Amino acid sequence: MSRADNKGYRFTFGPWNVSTGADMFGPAVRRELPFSKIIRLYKSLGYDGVQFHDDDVVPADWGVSETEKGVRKVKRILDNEGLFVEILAPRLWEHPKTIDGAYTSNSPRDRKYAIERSKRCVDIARMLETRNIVLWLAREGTYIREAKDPVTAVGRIVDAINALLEYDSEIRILLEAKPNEPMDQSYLPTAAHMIGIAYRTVDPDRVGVLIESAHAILAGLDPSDEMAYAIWHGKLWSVHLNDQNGLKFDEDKAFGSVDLRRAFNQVWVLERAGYGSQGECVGFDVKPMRTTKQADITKHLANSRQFFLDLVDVARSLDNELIEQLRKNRDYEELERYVIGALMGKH
Ligand code: GLO
Ligand code: MG
Repeated sequence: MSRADNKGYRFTFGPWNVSTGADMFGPAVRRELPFSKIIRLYKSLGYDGVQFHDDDVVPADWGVSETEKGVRKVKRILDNEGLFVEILAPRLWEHPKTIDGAYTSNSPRDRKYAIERSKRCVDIARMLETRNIVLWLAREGTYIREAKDPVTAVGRIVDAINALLEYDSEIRILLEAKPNEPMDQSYLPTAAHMIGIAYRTVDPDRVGVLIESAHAILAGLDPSDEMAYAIWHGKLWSVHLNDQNGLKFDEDKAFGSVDLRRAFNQVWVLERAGYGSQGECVGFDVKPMRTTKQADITKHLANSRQFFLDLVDVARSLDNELIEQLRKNRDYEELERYVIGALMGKH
């Protein structure tokens, strides 16, 4: 599939999006596909690039030379497939040393582990020729508010970001906010919180955000407004499009599958901003349903991309002069009819 099929966008997902269906209450219901098989699915699904955690590439406990060898092997596989790496994220939420958080842990030894592991993630990213490091701060929060000092915690997150910026002068940090889960509450629950601290780092131009639709919804916000806010700051460097049915666990549903109008508004804001013109990718972070059969393990990815492209068509079909006129006349009833009509394929 060519760039034209993708309407000028570049699409990415991470291997964890091809999942076995295991959840909090039940085991896997599908076979795990090996990395070598998952990688071969990308192009045929119309995807251009890969999102990785550090340990999706090589195990986290490998030494330097083993790591280099392992990364080179993965790079060769990617090159053969014609795939690039969009982002690399240190998985700072599974290791025993990150039980109490990574950068905000109360244990100095564990905080050190988190920084060292993140630096190693930077090294892997550079070998894979990406400058984009994503920090989803999974456990930087608490189960009870008294557990940590919240002021100190914010400072520690800034210190960690600074340590990475200073470690490598080329990399960029993309902060991915999520208000809860796995923690009860996180310290930086929204993209706006992230952007606030970005300006207090040693190199604000190299700190931006990745916005996930479901995470904004879980914070009670409209993802398109979160995206617009980041765009205004010049800091929307990636997205994790998906959908979410109300305030519950993080569902990672297929993009547009819950609220088509809300999905449309995300696409429309990206379109109007020329998102992608600086190399930004349209990433998805979506899970198949547990009921999905083995043979259909990538349908949610194909669907999410297709829904996005169909919404791009809707956005491009709109009569902007008419919209401006309706805004000027404060005729939002008519504007609503026009937009809903477009979503229903009526004009
Ligand atoms: C979980 C997050 C997670 C991140 C990924 C990359 O809720 O969305 O999937 O996006 O680990 O940082
Ligand atoms: Mg995500």
